[in-house]
Amino acid sequence: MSANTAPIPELYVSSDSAAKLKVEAASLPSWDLTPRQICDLELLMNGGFNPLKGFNTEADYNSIVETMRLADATLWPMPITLDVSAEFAEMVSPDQDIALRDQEGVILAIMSITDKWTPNKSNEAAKVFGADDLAHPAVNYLHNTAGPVYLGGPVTGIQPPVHYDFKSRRDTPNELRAFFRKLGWRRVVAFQTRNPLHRAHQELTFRAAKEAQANLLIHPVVGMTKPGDIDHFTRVRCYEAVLDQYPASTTHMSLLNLAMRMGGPREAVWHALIRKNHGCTHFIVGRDHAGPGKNSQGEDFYGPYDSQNLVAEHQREIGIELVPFKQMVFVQDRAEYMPADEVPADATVLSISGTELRRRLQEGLDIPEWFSFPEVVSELRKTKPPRVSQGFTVFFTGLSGSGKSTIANALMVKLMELGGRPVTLLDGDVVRKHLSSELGFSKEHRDINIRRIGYVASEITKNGGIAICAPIAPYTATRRAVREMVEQFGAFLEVHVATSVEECERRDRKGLYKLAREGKIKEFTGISDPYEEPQNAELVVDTINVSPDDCAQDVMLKLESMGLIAG
Ligand code: PPS
Repeated sequence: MSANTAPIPELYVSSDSAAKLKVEAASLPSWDLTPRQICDLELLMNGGFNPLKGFNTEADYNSIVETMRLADATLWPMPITLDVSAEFAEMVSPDQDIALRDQEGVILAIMSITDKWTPNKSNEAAKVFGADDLAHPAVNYLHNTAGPVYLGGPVTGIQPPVHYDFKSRRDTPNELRAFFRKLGWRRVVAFQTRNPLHRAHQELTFRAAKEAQANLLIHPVVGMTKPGDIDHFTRVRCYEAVLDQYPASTTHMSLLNLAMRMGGPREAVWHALIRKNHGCTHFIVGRDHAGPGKNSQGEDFYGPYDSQNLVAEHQREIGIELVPFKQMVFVQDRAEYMPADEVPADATVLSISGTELRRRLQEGLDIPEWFSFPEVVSELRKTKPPRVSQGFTVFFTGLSGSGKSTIANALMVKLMELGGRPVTLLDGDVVRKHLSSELGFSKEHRDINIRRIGYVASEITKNGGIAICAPIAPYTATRRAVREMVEQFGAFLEVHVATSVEECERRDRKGLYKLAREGKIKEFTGISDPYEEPQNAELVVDTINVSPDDCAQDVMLKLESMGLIAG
């Protein structure tokens, strides 16, 4: 197979028309794109999602969900939808144009709405991702982040989203095609990744390119990857270090601003189509490609070779050749990497799993040179200091008067006594005074309040501090959203202060339960408003039989067992 490096259609208008359109667009209703929508829009506009001409219409969406194909039967496995809030959906209707803006308000495109509908998200989850299970990051996104209404219609591109980082490393499909054309690269094998590259990856990509008699494109995703992944700034610095290890002028690296869904087999087919659009002829697919991890039953969402099989089935139609990823292992006696299936029976094989690597980084232990390149390890150590120096969040949840604040205060003092990291207490009452003074106690306001706390806690965690939060936080979904915000940057410890409503009412330290019973305080948690008990808190504390000091000590022990404080 030879590369087709002719230009691919883009959705941008000429620069003259763009300037005019931008002025006209200023008076249109406008939608502020979410980070994921910005990634999708960029690839729609630059041809990365060719043949799509805009966000999916209802007919295309239904067909993609059910059959992996557009309504006209073209292969397309992943819905690319513009999800919006109910309020925005109310304001607009089909046959209307809207401006699509980035998060600073810059107009990137105009969309002509042709369709507006309320999707069946559970069906989408089951058909596209294989299960309506919130442990799947894309399913969780679908239910808890994405808006309830979808808008579909063609997009007219005005300008690409602005990137301030690694500008020279980003290429549109047409830029890559032109690059391949200029260099005479007729066969190009693409390697998709969302992780740092170590020696085994370097060996396998190099071999894959050699076997396919092709040049190599390292094509890492820098848009959105799996929550908890290593940030792309660190990864790109790691990739740059590894690039020097390939023979000169055989390999190119380009960054792809894709928002991954972790959709396994369907995602692998989608990735292959995107690489075809970027002018590649071959695509490496490994074991559990774009796998989301375990489901809520602790089992894998997809079989290890489902992705390879689905790409193999469709490779002709896509026009890209599957290169199955070879598991590379280090053979100690020969001091070299070999494909696992070619290792002599009596040879000693060394390996370090992803989990083991994380453990060694967390605990500051040795990472041998046969496993990775010193420059890569040093980059990783900079961003992933050992756990005892990382930021984290302790999130107390429980009824009013359950004892959250008292335990949280005791914990704060103990952590300050330990020293080393700044400690911030975001107590329910204090937050309501300084951050959320305009909010009441409706579900909507409580959610805003908790998300604000989560945002502040995630910033503290990111910057290496300790955040202790102590709100009621009565809703499971909101607590989960906070966990996700924080876990991007560090550990999250949820502590359920499980004092029963009867006991809280008996204590009634602030006299609020009495007022709530008399109907003088409305929507009072536990009396006239719900409290959804946590099912998966890392720790549950009992304040009837244990003193606040001892409860705080239990949290300290838990933190120690998690490696977050020194024993
Ligand atoms: S929430 O649901 O997490 O946003 O609540 P939070 O910010 O933690 O605020 C709880 C404190 O506000 C007082 N208060 C009420 N609590 C529950 N329901 C109603 N309607 C209400 N009105 C006022 C109460 O003193 C809570 O303080 P704590 O520290 O939990 O006792």
